[in-house]
Amino acid sequence: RAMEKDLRQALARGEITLHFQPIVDLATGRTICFEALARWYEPSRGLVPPSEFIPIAEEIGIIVEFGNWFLRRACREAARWPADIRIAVNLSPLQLSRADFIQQVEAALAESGLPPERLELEITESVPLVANQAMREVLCALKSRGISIALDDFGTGYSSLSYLRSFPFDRLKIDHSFVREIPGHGQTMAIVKAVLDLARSVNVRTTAEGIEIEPQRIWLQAQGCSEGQGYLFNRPMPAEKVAEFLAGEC
Ligand code: G
Ligand code: G
Ligand code: MN
Ligand code: NA
Repeated sequence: RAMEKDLRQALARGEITLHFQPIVDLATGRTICFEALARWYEPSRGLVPPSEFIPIAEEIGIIVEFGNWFLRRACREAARWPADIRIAVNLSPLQLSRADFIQQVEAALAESGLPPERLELEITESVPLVANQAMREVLCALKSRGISIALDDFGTGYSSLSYLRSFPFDRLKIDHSFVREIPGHGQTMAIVKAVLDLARSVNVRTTAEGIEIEPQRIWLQAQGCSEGQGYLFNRPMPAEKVAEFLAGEC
């Protein structure tokens, strides 16, 4: 495929950038974190969404190179932000399974000077993490360094209670496909409420994704969801907009 060839050269050509979307404390309305989201501006195709090019990068074996670049770029950017603002970086499961993954994370922190407490890594549950002892050791090693771990896309994939028991997650991200059905869809709301109760009872924080309207924010906050993300608050923005955005919040 032509797109594969172009994707292999996209990093070197400077066509890949990161955008940053605010994650907001639902109680105070303040931004506490930004999620880094990859963007590919390909000259002839225009903007190719990550939902299209990340799976191709995984398939053709360049996701580890891309992922390490995202991690370094995100840490470098976040190091310039106020010290109470954190950065969340999406990981491909293929990055996590690499023997040198922890060294890559340490290198990104060391070269940027970002404290590990300001880095959160998002792991998608759309692939089975199984009862994988090696994976558990990697996550525990990251946590012991002060890095937090979020389970992304919760509710859409292999949502398993055993994950919550076996892995040291700090946060669940409730997928926007659930948030979209609030308010109105009783069954979905009952499930989300149960997930929020469960997370609270095991001391796991929660972020609802894809909040677009005020009634969603109000209901989620009332049910004890700690943070939110979505167009209601802000769209992902380029790096150079972040400082200005934070200044406007004070
Ligand atoms: O930017 P957008 O909202 O379209 O992102 C869609 C999905 O693409 C995200 O939920 C995430 O799973 C994936 N994605 C975006 N940026 C990255 C990234 O830097 N690394 C990985 N592995 N996936 C990403
Ligand atoms: O990591 P994850 O796959 O969850 O990435 C979040 C995705 O959701 C990104 O592609 C981001 O652009 C998208 N997104 C963020 N806020 C909203 C929103 O309010 N509505 C919708 N439909 N998508 C959103
Ligand atoms: Mn994510
Ligand atoms: Na998600």
